[in-house]
Amino acid sequence: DSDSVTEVLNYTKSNYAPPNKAYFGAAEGMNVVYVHLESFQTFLMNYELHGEEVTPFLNSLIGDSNTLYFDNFYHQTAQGKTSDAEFMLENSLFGLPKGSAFITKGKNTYQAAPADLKDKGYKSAVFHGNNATFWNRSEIYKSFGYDHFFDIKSYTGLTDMDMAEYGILDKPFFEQSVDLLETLPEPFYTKFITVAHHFPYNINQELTTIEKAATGDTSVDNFFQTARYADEAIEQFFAELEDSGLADNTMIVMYGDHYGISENHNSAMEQILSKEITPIDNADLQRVPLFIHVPGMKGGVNHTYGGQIDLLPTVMHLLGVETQDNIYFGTDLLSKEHEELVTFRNGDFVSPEIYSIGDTFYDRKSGLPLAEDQLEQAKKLQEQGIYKLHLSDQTVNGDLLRFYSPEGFTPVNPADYQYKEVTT
Ligand code: GP9
Ligand code: MN
Repeated sequence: DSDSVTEVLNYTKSNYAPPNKAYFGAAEGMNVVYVHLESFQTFLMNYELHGEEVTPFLNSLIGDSNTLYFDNFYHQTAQGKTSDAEFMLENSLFGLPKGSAFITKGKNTYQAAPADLKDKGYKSAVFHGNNATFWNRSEIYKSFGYDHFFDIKSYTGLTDMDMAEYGILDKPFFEQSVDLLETLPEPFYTKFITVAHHFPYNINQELTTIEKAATGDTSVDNFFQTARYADEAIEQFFAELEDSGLADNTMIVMYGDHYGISENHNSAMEQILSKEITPIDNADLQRVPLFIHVPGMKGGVNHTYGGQIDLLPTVMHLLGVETQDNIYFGTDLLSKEHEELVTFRNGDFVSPEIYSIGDTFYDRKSGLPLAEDQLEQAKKLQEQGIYKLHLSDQTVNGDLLRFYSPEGFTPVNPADYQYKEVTT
């Protein structure tokens, strides 16, 4: 009810971090293109296998003059995997502790980015080479206010060679997607969900340009081939955006959705990383790459600790959109007041000094459990994170956004949206 909304609003208002003037509006009026980097982990960036870079194109964007790259950015997904990542990105709300909010909360009221940007003249679309119903996307995207959803039915002339386990391989996918993208009016807010680099990372060997790894663990060994393929597909996508003339006026945000290699593969990963994997390393293996490319913006490598919950306020502020009235559980990564505390869905957290993993608090630098006299600060951070998760869950489980609408926001009526098959 409205009392619970008040508690949530009190929290989000006090947690709010104002935009950084140097970046606010850097992408004002521009198109937005999100690239969902399926199963990409930060350890892949600049990693060399057999003396070769695995992801040369993405690596070339690290240090690019118009690209921010975040090397301490963590996924915060749970059982909802891809859908949890999308849920956080569109709403700055946490996914649920169990199951997938996409499936169980598809009919909730949301104030998601596609809806919020409508008043600013944006049309929105998702491109994904799988069936529309996977993760209940075709329902929840309506509640988010997505104008278009181009799923596998919008793509033509596909052969077996074009298909991965979860849909169209990234190269044919991006190739046809750009034609579909060109049918949209500008400015647009869009998301492209890749699938080639998905567990168990099988790919036709004729399509590969790097040898497998040789740990003896099949999914770890395959991982690098599909990552290379995805990297090439993204390079091709950038070139196509350039050719279409859209690139100069488009902000491109690329994020890893969740880990691709679970802890069960740590012995193979120790061979890959040539080191023993400590609890700290395990937590850091939950880092996923985040790139924000904006024509004309000052780029660089940013070491801020942050997570997927923080991306939406960051993007909104780059677009020059104020967010103090939004119910967001994350804060702008570029804000001077962004707090470097990343809480995972299970209540564990990482921060520049302290990591909390299971029942133990660790000193990040030494990797040792914290001494008794340092526990107070750790417990404070833990409680802060747990309170935040609790309020986010309360918002989602109670469908509380029904009772609140930020100033100037036009509520979404899901019945207004129908996703038709569109072919070019
Ligand atoms: C399929 C896809 C995969 O449509 O996005 O989701 P995941 O298995 O990674 O959660
Ligand atoms: Mn995924």
